[in-house]
Amino acid sequence: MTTTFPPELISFLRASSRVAVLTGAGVSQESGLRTFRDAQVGIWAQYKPEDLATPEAFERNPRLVWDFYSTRREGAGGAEPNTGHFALVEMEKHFDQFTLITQNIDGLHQRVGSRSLVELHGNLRRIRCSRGCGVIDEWEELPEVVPACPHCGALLRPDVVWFGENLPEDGLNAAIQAANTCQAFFSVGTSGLVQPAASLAFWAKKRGAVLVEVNYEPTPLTEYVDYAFHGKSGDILPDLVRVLGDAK
Ligand code: BJW
Ligand code: ZN
Repeated sequence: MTTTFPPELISFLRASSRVAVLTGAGVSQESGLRTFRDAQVGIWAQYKPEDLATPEAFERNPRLVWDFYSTRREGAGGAEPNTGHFALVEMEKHFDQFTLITQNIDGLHQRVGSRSLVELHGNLRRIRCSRGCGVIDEWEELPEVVPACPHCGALLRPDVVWFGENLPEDGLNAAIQAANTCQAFFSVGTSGLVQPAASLAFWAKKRGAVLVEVNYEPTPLTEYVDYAFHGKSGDILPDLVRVLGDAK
């Protein structure tokens, strides 16, 4: 079933030049990667975030955390981008200033060629020194044993943002700037529960942006958006790009 878009939304988008899109795990669900909070199938339905996604968890049991991310890295490496990822590449071409802000660490937006991309929660491909001495690297193969930093000897860790940690300053500033200046803000495939990413839509709205949600199910953001489309992003985003591209 194709998505029906209100004509006034399409006219507004055609007249807009500044658009920001925030994506979350739902965008990669159709690539076979797990979301976090979906009942039964979400990662946090199986594991506790405090056992795997905090700096304290890594201190307590580095091997467990390392293995968890190595497995996810393999999963992401073997996954194929889906129609939602490709539609976002097309969408970028419609607007002079387009910022794709992702919470995902799977690298799929990069792989399809999204250009104006801000990674808020890091990337599975990178590793960095857990003591913060500045060492950061990309390794093709990960060892089974948690490796030591070649510079200071502390353990290396995945370059991702865990609970209680600050987001990369440059990325967060770029995301806030895009939210504060866009004419339309899209929230796609995210439950909108994790801060500060979840606040971006509200900052955009405060500055007058039109809010659009594309998500499989309603979220806490739904009641605040101007337009909500509930279904798979891999169906809805290609429909939107098709309609945007139709003759005016
Ligand atoms: C589909 C679909 C399909 C499915 N199509 N849709 C202010 C207030 C309250 C708390 C805090 C606050 N500020 C900070 C906090 C604490 C914390 C936080 O937000 N906690 C809340 C959970 C309460 N935030 C932090 O700690 C952040 N740091 C920070 O703020 O630093 C400053 C600070 C420090 C100390 C104290 C206070 C402030 C860091 C957050 C880092 C999040 N890290 C993770 C793990 C990253 C590495 C990894 O991947 O393992 O990031 S957690 C996890 O959640 C991951 C995700 O990026 C993130 C968001 O999840 P997402 O993408 O929304 O996934 P889901 O599963 O939740 O939703 C998917 C949606 O898709 C669902 O709705 C589905 O329906 C939908 N869907 N299939 C379309 N085909
Ligand atoms: Zn180091």
